[in-house]
Amino acid sequence: MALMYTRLLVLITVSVTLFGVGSSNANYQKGPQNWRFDFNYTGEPFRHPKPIQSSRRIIVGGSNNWRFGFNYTEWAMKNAPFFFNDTLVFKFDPPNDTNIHPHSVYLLPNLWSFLRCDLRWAKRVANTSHGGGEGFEFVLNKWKPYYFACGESNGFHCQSGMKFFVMPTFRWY
Ligand SMILES: *[C@@H]1O[C@H](CO)[C@@H](O)[C@H](O)[C@H]1NC(C)=O
Ligand SMILES: *[C@@H]1O[C@H](CO)[C@@H](O)[C@H](O)[C@H]1NC(C)=O
Ligand SMILES: *[C@@H]1O[C@H](CO)[C@@H](O)[C@H](O)[C@H]1NC(C)=O
Ligand SMILES: *[C@@H]1O[C@H](CO)[C@@H](O)[C@H](O)[C@H]1NC(C)=O
Ligand SMILES: *[C@@H]1O[C@H](CO)[C@@H](O)[C@H](O)[C@H]1NC(C)=O
Ligand SMILES: [Cu+2]
Repeated sequence: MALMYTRLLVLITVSVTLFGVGSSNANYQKGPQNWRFDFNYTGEPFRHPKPIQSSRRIIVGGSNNWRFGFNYTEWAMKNAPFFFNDTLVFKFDPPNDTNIHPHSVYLLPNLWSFLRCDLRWAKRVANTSHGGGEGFEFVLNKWKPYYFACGESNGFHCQSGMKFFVMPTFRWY
């Protein structure tokens, strides 16, 4: 007797569940006009999958290039996300008689060094001459955070805004 009750209960539960799904489906399909209205069937999401986009070449700072007095942390936040194999291009003039405060590019080992602009364990990836011409190119080819900073004036440039970090991500398509 108890077993029969259990079976009946299960049966009812299953029916209710099926009915529930059925009715919610019905509701779902009640408003295809709305759905059609909201979604543009000729738009992006409904096209064939796009081929993998070729890696981008991104000028750090945009038209500001790599210079003193610009906040690169803000720039990086506005330009995120960055992807695997994106190339960052640092453009800065090599030193000469008039350009007496040139720049450089260092990689800091961790967030702590980054926050403090502590260059003690930093690795120089570009010296003051490497940013001329087409600029110094750095490819984001590892899945790790990259902490960039200018290493000039003993951390003063870094503290004044010449630093940013990026974490390259995978593309979804
Ligand atoms: C649908 O998307 C295409 C391409 O994105 C656009 O040219 C067209 O104007 C859109 N149509 C409507 C009705 O939004
Ligand atoms: C990045 O580039 C390397 C070398 O060109 C290639 O082997 C790798 O598949 C690329 N990775 C992605 C995620 O595009
Ligand atoms: C020195 O560098 C500045 C830019 O910082 C550039 O405008 C100028 O032409 C350079 N002078 C020489 C002699 O190369
Ligand atoms: C920068 O490095 C290059 C070699 O990659 C070297 O020839 C040049 O003298 C260096 N410049 C400075 C200012 O250290
Ligand atoms: C740069 O911008 C970030 C984010 O808005 C801010 O936290 C930071 O203090 C700014 N740096 C400087 C040197 O102004
Ligand atoms: Cu600098």
